[in-house]
Amino acid sequence: MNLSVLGVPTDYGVNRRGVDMGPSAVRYAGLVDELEEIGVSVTDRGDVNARPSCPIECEEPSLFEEIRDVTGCVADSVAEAAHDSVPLVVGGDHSVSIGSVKGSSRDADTGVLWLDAHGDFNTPSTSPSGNVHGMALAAALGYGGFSDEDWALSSVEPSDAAVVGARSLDEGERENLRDSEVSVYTMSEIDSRGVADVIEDALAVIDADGLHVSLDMDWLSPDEAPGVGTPVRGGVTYREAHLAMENIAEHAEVRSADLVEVNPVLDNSNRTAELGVELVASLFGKTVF
Ligand SMILES: [Mn+2]
Repeated sequence: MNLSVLGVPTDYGVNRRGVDMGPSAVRYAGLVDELEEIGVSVTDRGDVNARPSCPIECEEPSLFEEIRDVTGCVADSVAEAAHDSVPLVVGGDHSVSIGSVKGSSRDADTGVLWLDAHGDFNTPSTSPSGNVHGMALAAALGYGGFSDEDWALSSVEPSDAAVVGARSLDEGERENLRDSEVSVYTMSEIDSRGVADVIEDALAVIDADGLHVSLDMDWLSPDEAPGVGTPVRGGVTYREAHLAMENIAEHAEVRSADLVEVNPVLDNSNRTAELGVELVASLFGKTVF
């Protein structure tokens, strides 16, 4: 298997700086070596060109124009890389995934599995913060004004998208999700039914040839993954996360993936990046035995 790493060092979609250093932290945590050890052939294509990040004192929430430009580049890079490899987009804040979903679905029938503490289904009119990382899935599916020609549409059907592990949804976002055909599996469902069952259900509702897996590190409990911008208590555990990745690897045709929201400034000795690397390895076939 060939895998292409694409770093996207942006923090345009959030109001806490530092997540633009995510790609460096993940590379430093041994991403390429870890994958090559399990027989994956890796090409690190470097970083997708991003303009300088917002100044430290910047209080403005999201920079829509910059995000539109960067995600356009990400979409092109992902679509190109997908011709002969599996693209792995390393963020950056979750808004980068607007580009990876679009790129991954450009020439193929793609579904989306969104592993996240949040729904990322706000629109500019429902978002309490104005941060685009909380609108990324809605934007990727063309909701809330993200469907005009400047943003371009992804070809993913909302019914082929599932959010798994949600435990923090804003009021308007909840309505947006209810009005959409996106499937939502909350953390409570994982608690009561087990992560394997929930992943199995999510994969079953996604009726597409290939799967894009978008892993936001805030999907995990902050005890495991402290280096994220918007931590929420009570996420999946270390073991649940690995089991989920192994199940996805076994039962889905993973066409592309994201590893996002690693913020080394908020991290504890790079452990969130290291865990992200471990989970990516599980997603691409690493097993205990
Ligand atoms: Mn997210």
